[in-house]
Amino acid sequence: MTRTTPTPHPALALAPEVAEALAAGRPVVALESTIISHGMPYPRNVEMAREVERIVRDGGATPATIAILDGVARIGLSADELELLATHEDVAKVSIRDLPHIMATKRHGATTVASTMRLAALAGIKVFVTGGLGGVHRGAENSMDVSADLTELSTTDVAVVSAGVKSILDIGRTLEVLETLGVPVVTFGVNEYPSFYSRESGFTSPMRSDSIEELADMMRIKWDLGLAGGISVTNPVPAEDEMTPAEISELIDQAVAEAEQRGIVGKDITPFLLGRIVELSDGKSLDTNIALVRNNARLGAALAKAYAAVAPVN
Ligand code: PSU
Ligand code: MN
Repeated sequence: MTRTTPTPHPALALAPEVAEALAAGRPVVALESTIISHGMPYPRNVEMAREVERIVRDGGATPATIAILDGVARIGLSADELELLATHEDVAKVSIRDLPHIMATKRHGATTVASTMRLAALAGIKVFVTGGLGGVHRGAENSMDVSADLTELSTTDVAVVSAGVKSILDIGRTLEVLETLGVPVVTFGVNEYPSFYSRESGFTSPMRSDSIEELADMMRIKWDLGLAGGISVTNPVPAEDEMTPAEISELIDQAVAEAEQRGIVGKDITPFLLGRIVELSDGKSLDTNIALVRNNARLGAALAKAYAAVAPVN
C-alpha cells in the first residue's frame, strides 16, 4: 500500500526535513513559540527550545517549531530562528485572531497553543507538545477571559500534550468547558488531573490511559468517527521536579493579585504571571517548567511514532 499524504496548505513554509517526513508518513511533532518568546526568560528559553527539539529527534520524530517570521507562517525553524524568537524585542504573541494581522503586516509572531494547533493541522501534523494549556481565568465569570486554546481544541484535529492547566487559571471551570466542547481530557498514568507545576490539582482526571498505543488509538478512532477537534493528553510533571501546591499556591495568589492591582488584562496576563512566578520562586518554577516540557517532548515523540503506525492511509 502506498501512502499519499495531504498536501500542506500553500500559505505555509515548511522546513525541508519536515516536508520530507510528512510526505513519507514519518512522525512529526509540532512545538509552539509563545513559550519561547513570552513564557521564559533568555537564555533559558532558547536552551529549552533547542533541547526539546533534540529530545523529539532522540525519540525518533522530526520536530517542527512553529512561528510567524516576517509575516510568513513557518513550520520548522533553524537554530538562528529560534534565537531570534528568544531575543527579538518585537515578537507579537499570536493567538488565532492575530494570525491575519501579523501576516498582513509582515511582522514576527510567536504562536500560542491555539494558533500552533491550527497551523500544525494545516501542515498535516497530528501531535503537538507544549508546557501548559490556556484555560478559563480566575474571575472569568466577570471578565469572560477564556483562552482561545479551548475553542481551538474543540475544532482542530491535533493531540496536544501538556502538563495540565496552571492554577493561575480556574482548573475546575476549565475542565467543565472542555467537557462542554467535547474535548477528551486524558491523563497519562495517574488518576488525578495535574496542575502544571504540581502532580496534584484536587480534580480527578476525566480519563486515564497507561499506554501510548491506546492514546494513538483514541486519536485514530476519534477522527475516524468524524468527531472533530483535538485531544488533551495530560502528562504530569515528574515527581522529582514538581513544586507542591503548598510551595506554589501562595506565589500564584500573590502574582494574580499584582496583575489585578496593575490592571493587566487580556493577552498580557499569562506572560506577566509566568514571569512574576519565576521571580517570586527564585527561579524554581522555571526549572519545573523546563523539566515538564522535556517530559512532554518524550511522550509526544512516542505518541507521534505510535500514531504514525496506526494512522489511516489517505
Ligand atoms: N502556559 C505556560 N506557558 C506559556 C503559555 C501558557 O505555562 O507560554 C502560553 C501558551 O502559548 C498558551 C497561551 O497557549 O499562553 C495562553 O494565552 P491566553 O490565555 O492569552 O490564550
Ligand atoms: Mn485571554
